[in-house]
Amino acid sequence: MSDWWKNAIGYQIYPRSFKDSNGDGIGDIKGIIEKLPYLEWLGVDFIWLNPIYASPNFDNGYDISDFRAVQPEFGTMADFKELLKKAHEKNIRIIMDLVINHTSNQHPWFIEAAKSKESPYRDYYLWENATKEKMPNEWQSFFGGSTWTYHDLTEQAYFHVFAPEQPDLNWKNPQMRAEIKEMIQWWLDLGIDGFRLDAISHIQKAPWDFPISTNPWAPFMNVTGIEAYMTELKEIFDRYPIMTVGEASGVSSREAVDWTSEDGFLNMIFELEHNVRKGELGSERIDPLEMKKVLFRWQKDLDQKGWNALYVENHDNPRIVSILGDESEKSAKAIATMYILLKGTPFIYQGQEIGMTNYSFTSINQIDAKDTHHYYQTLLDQGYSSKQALKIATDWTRDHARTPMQWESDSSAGFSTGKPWMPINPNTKGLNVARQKESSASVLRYYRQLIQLRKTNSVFVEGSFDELLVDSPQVFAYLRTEKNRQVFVIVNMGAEEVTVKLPETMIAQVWQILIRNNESLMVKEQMQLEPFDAAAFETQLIEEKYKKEKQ
Ligand code: ISL
Ligand code: CA
Repeated sequence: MSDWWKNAIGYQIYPRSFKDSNGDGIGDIKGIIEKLPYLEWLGVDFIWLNPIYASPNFDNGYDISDFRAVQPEFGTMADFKELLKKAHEKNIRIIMDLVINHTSNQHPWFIEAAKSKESPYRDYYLWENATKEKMPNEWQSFFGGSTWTYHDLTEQAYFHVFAPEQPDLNWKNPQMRAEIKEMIQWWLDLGIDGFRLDAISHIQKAPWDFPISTNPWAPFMNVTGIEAYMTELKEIFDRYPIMTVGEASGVSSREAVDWTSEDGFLNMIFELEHNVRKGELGSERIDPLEMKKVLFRWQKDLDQKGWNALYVENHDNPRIVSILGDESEKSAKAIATMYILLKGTPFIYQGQEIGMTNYSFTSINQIDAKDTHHYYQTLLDQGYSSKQALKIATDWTRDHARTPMQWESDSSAGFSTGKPWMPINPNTKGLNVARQKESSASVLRYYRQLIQLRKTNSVFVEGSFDELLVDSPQVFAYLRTEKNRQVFVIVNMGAEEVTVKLPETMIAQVWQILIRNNESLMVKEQMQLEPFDAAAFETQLIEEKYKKEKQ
């Protein structure tokens, strides 16, 4: 089936922090191979691997110096091939990160390009006349500071939407595109099962004199002209039975139809809108209502027209139970119920399935992420004390997601026999895979049950989406309907008790419980929900009624 990914559940692995097999403190490919039986037990269908390519590690693999080589600290190409083979034996597919908006400044193309204006590689990147004092324009990069870096030798500046160590490729250059496309085919011919396309909505840039008004990043967010490049990529992807998911910030839910419909550029995209932060600087949280509005708008705008990629965590964001839940097991289960049963392909980020929490950073030296260091310095420059700056800069740092995976209860978390590259969360003592595997009431077992449920019930793939209790600021409720079958999902995402009234038509139905995190939950006209209560129920609709509802 060419659209196997519709019925699949993905598991995201950040290799550095997953499992270290040789005691150097860094997770690696052999470590992933060791844990394949665990992933099989959990029931996931594919793995998305964060970059494992050769990289000077300025941005942990998102700065690639050789697209066709494996980062030595992760292993060898032979290790990768073994991983692919062993995963396939377990019916687990592997999709790779594809970072083609930029390369490392240590990539041979950039090294050559920087040698002179006449270099055949010069035009692979974006260079403009500039002086040390005056950059070509005022645009700001995602990681802080100008998007331009002045280059003394050739007296021009080059462009980067991320760090200066990550120069952007010039997509206008057909030769550059041809080399990228060859590289993509090379990986596909190796037998991988697809790609997650990094920062793909940024590959096209507006003219350099584009005036910035409100959104500082507008000149490189889904800019007109990107369609041509995406179409070229699609032509390759279409030749293989793979899945593609784009990280497409700035693509609206309406525009996402062009990206993810049957003849769209990709199979699905990650939106970056739903992480709506609210609260005081330094202790921000996700606002449940705002998040609900975004997620449900994407459900509606893509229903029957496109396909969603569903996620609540990844390697760039804090742990969801710390910013939306209350770090309890119950809240972890509530969040899982809320998003895994939506329409789309769900992704689970390593550790999310046991409810891993944020880390309390006590020093900026524990931080690896360059953007956090930059932010910390900016705050100090603005006059914040180092204590305040640390609190604010680490509140939402991506490093919360990068502390090692908690396999066991010992102080190394069963991650490594050496000194881990990132601190281990001390709560591994009680919060770990080994312990949760043994307990039938654990978050892990709940995730496993949800995964089974989703995979054995076509209503979750095919069923339409209808929102309920629209006005509730904290209750996420929806129906998934397929022919004569209907599922009702209800989750109280608040720390307060609440009573909701369900439509009469629903009360007349007989509902069977599919999953719940509180044994007393039943469908009733007045449903009383305790904090983080979550459940899904199923009913059979008689044909007549179904037809009437659809009219
Ligand atoms: O759009 C953005 C902010 O609103 C950016 O977030 C951007 O799309 C996103 O940060 C890109 O992230 C990805 O590319 C980065 C890398 O550091 C991240 O880890 C990766 O997920 C550069 O390759
Ligand atoms: Ca290692």
